Amino acid sequence: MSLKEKLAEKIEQQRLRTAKLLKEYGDVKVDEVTISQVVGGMRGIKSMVTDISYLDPEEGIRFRGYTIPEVLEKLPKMPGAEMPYVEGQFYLLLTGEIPTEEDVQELAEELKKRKALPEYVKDMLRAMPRDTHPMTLFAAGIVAMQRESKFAEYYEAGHFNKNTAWEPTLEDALDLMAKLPVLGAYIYRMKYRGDTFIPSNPDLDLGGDFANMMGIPKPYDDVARMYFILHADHESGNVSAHTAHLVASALSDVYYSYSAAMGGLAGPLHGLANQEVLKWIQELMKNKSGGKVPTKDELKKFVEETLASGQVIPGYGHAVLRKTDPRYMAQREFALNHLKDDPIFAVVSMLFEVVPPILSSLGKVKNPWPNVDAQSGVIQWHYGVVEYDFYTVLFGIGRALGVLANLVWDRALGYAIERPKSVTTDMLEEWAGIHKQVETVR
Ligand code: CMX
Repeated sequence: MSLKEKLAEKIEQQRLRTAKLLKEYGDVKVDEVTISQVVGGMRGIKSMVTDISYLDPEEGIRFRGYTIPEVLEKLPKMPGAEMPYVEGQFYLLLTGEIPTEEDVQELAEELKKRKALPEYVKDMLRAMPRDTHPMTLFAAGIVAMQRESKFAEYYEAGHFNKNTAWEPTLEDALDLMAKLPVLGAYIYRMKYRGDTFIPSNPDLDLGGDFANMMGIPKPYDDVARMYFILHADHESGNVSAHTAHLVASALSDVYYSYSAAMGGLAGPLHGLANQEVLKWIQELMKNKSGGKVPTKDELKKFVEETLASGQVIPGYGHAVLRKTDPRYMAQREFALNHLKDDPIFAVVSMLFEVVPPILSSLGKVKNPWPNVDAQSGVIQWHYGVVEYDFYTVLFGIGRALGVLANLVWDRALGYAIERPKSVTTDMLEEWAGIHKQVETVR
């Protein structure tokens, strides 16, 4: 059965479940909302649906019900590879099923047919100043390709129909997923490798071809596979995934939605944290420990100085997680095998011991443990990707796996346009009883 046939079957079943919930149980309460949630970034309010991934505060992410160790173990791998095919993760997120080797090959072939980057995208990127941040180039490249959107064409032709709208969305999702690694590698080679490009190799899988286009030998193909798989999704509520979902809810296509999401991913509190971690560690090694691995005391002092200057410790803390991020642990395991003697990895490991007790002692940090970003930069650096402002682009390629799968399902289930209600400060004070207290004092 093809991917599209499989999806059609699953969408049919899922539509019945959603319709029943809405029709028969639409009034059932799922949450209550407090003032601190309204003012504080809607933290924890249950107000979105996704079956692609679920983030448990204690356990971490589950992709379609599978933990990270399960995903890395169960997805098919090519002979000799340490990490599974990225295409397998995309198949899993789209369908909810662990693919067979044949399913993966079919999807890989489909993506290969779609990966050519339009020439006008290259021309546009080349016309932009070279000191433009790579995330700006990446987002611009994505939105520029909007003219390719099959959904936009279908809508424009007056074909919109709730039952079929997912089909051109799937086409867009496959097109964009195929092109993102090529776009990322193009930006990298244009900006940091003196305009020298390595053509895509049609015989390679997505991760292998990305390493090839970046010009980095093995085991970087496995690094790419691991990186993209681990960053694929983190539930719908994170800034990048939520942005894409929100924009798509206006019936905007995948290109508009995903380029908007990249603006959110580029923020220091979200995807930019991976570049901040490395910058921060290198500043420490350069200015505080004479280029060497610092002692534990030097490290503690640096952490305290960072906090005293009002900055956060990059790579630590999380809005939902309350334990060490399993994405951190998976990368740490890889680093323990491959980067044992890397001095920056030594600092990353030491931070794992030093930072949590210091953050806990502040009494306000809800999660003192490392997140995915605390570990990912050092691995890239080790394999020669030393331009750390590029790391968020890598995150953006991986995050597309989950977000694009979500957008296909959003369209399939006909989710409504998002429109939460805002209130005024006066109203909050009224509900808090503050106005009455003031009147009593008068
Ligand atoms: N260092 C110092 N202080 C921190 C902190 C950290 N790493 N993490 C949280 N805090 C502080 C917050 O700034 C907040 O302080 P104020 O009350 O003075 O404003 C307090 O602890 C409570 O915050 P929280 O509820 O624990 O965390 P939030 O949900 O508000 O924020 C996050 C989550 C990730 C933005 C925050 O932990 C942070 O800034 N971490 C560092 C940046 C980072 O690593 N981001 C990447 C996250 C992963 C991702 O999305 O990609």
